[in-house]
Amino acid sequence: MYRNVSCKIIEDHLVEGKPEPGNEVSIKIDQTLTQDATGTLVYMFLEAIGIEKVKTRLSVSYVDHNTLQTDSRSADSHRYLQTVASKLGVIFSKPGNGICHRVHLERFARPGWTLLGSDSHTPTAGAVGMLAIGAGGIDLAAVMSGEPYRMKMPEILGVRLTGRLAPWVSAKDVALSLLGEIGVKGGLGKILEYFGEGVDYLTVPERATIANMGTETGATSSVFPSDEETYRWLKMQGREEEWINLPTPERSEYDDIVEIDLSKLEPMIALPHSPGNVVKVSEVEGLEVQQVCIGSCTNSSYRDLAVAASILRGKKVHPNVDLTISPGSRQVLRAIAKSGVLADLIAAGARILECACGPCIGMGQAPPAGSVSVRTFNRNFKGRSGTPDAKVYLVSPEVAAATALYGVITDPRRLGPPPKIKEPSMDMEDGLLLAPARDPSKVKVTRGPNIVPPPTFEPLPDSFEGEVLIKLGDDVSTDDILPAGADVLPLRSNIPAISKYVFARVAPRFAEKALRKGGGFIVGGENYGQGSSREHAALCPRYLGIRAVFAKSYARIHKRNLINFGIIPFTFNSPKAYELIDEGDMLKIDVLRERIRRGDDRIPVENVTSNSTFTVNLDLSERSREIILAGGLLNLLNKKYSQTKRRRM
Ligand code: MIC
Ligand code: SF4
Repeated sequence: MYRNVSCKIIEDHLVEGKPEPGNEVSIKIDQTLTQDATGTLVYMFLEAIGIEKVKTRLSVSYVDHNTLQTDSRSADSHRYLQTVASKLGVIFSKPGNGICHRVHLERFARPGWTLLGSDSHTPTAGAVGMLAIGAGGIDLAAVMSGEPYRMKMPEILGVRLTGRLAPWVSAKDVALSLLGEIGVKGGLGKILEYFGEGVDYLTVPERATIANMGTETGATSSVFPSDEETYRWLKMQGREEEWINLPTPERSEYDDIVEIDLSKLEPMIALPHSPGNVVKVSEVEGLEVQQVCIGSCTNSSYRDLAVAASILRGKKVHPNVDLTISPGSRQVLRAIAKSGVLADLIAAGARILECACGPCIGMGQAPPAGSVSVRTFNRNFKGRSGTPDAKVYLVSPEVAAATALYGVITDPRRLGPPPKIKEPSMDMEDGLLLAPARDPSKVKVTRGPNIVPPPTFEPLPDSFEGEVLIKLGDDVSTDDILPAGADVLPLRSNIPAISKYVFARVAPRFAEKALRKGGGFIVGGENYGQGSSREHAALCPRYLGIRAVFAKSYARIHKRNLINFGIIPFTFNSPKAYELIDEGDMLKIDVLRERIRRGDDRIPVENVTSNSTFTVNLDLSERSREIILAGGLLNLLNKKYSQTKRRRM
């Protein structure tokens, strides 16, 4: 018998290494998922490497982020993605089909399999007993070319769920409570594995809400067992033959355990500007609200929308509130249309948006200046909504709908007996999922003017000298490094153009300065690069000449993205070392190639300005060192695959 579900899946997919916490392991990846905002780069990388057909068992390319088409650029990306998917053997999910994580859960996620996705919320698929991990696009390109996925074996943190949720308390409150308990760094280097009798009472969509927000703790993944409920879900999706029994073993073992008694939970809320600022809703009740948004990959299931509709049925949204609804997928849209949920929402005054990420990524629906927006989403970083001074709160659909009704943050337990939601039978809605071409040679890949091949970089030089261009504090998010939103997202396929937005919200002249100075360094605090998987937050600084970041610690995916683009992620070995560097200081690092080749974990840096020397730590696996020396992963892959191609010729 296995120790726990996560280890079982890892052992079944192990290619190399001993799966003990901290060891380097590589695992085989069965499925991949890309979304449009990160996906165009993935496919451009694959084209650059010269891959003709992806090697995974199943790969899907979704369009869900960049669906606001204010000019031709986003549509250009969609056409490129559709044609390149068809050519390379990838299923294509057209714009409007739904949010990648929702659609993947419905149509493709499989117990016991592995999934790598170029989006940080990929672990949503862990709801069906799958090991699903978020990564940068170049890592995706590598596994789609046939490479195993290399990672440091995470610790497995068992999350024991006991009891049953009280009325008006739902899966989002579980996710928020856990975040409140372990914080936005509490999951770093860990897989969160759920077990205990409380799991039995949670449906797959509810498990998905919880698995989705595990990302906000910094966790590598979140995994549920595959049980009878998983079977019920797959059967409803017409995929019961894909079910396997993958229960929590009787004597399960974890590296550590946290406990959550579901019956004790109350409606929770994350305050601005971090998903980790969690308090009870009752503590902030009464605050006036101007906008309420229901949807996103966290809370856009049939149940989530039906709960909201039942609260609003026969009533009207408060006149000072704008309520938006984004269904997670067309399957959900069709079901709410059939059951009358949609009609209730319309009658109550909700604005119905497309099945896409929408307001979650600042693609439309930016709230009024200085306003309060209450959302069922998973992130509330400053400015992410598109309004720099808006205050975004994260809640369950129950709290969101109650708040929309009264115009102030409202604890739904005031509303009397809770609604009973009966899920209708779901009609499959696969019309916007396109199979790849039978004959790829007939497909012509369409490239509009906004599709610009990614830049190439030189190998690491032996020494470099440069200025500290910016010094930042703790928890800098990738939204700070490279914002999303309606003006920036359409440029995701055009690195020279999007690079102008690096740190645009924090230091508007950063890009111009970096180019003028011929590059330099970034200094950060704890958890540098938290949040999204967007590798643009590494690739664009690299394009501007950034060669190294000095930080107290890093978020997992971002550290990997930095390495993948040849930026060295140095770590301060004491809080004092951070204090000793200032913006504008000139730093110099010598004999770097040799030190990295040897695997030195302490590197001396000269501060030319203050005429002193300090030492930083460098924690890199052998593979990461190879990547940095080569000037980035693309250079390595190019070398490997162009050699195999030459041998074949
Ligand atoms: C996000 O929620 O921040 C995104 C947009 O989905 C990102 C990916 C991206 O930046 O394209 C993510 O979470 O990885
Ligand atoms: Fe889309 Fe928001 Fe989910 Fe990211 S977090 S995938 S932007 S819905």
